[in-house]
Amino acid sequence: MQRWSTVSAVWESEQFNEDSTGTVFRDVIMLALVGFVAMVIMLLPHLSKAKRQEQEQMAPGHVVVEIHWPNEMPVDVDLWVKAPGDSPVGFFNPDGHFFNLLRDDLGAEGDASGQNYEVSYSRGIAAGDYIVNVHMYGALPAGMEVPVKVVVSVRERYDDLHQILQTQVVLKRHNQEETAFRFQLTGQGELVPGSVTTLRHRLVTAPGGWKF
Ligand SMILES: [Ca+2]
Repeated sequence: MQRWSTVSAVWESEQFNEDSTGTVFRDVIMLALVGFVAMVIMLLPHLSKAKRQEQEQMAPGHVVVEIHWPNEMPVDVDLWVKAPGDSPVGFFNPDGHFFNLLRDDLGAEGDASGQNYEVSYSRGIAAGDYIVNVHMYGALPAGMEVPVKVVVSVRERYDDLHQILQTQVVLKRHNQEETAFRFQLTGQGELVPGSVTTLRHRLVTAPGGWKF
């Protein structure tokens, strides 16, 4: 009897050790698994942010200048922009060093979108003086006045595009060129305080400037 109980005790002891080892092993595996999952969850936002930053760096449009005029007005308004140290960019010089004019909207001709809209995008942000002009290129029906909305937006590094300036310029005659904005940006895309003016600086029609 004593012999059986000794054997039984040894067997139970071995079984306990095996169970105990198995439990510890499972616990270690579970902890490692939970740790790994937690690590992946913590890394996900960083991976996503890194990918977004990469896309933002590659995307054009660090400085974006747009003009809109009423869709029902079949007139040809032009956007002209000038970045620091660059030549004016508009319909007959659409590719500058910093800016590119995406589209010359003629007002009515060949306009699939139905919108009267022009936009120029920059690649990178040059620090210094910017000029934004609007020009009444085409003929203007007698008595017509064209309100042109001008919007300037900036995408700082890793940031979303945000509007920094907006105004309206009214064009009343053929070949009228107006300066909507002159302003300065830092290399990080910040508007320099006190730098915004509407002091006229012709980009298209000035003597010695660009002519058509
Ligand atoms: Ca145009």
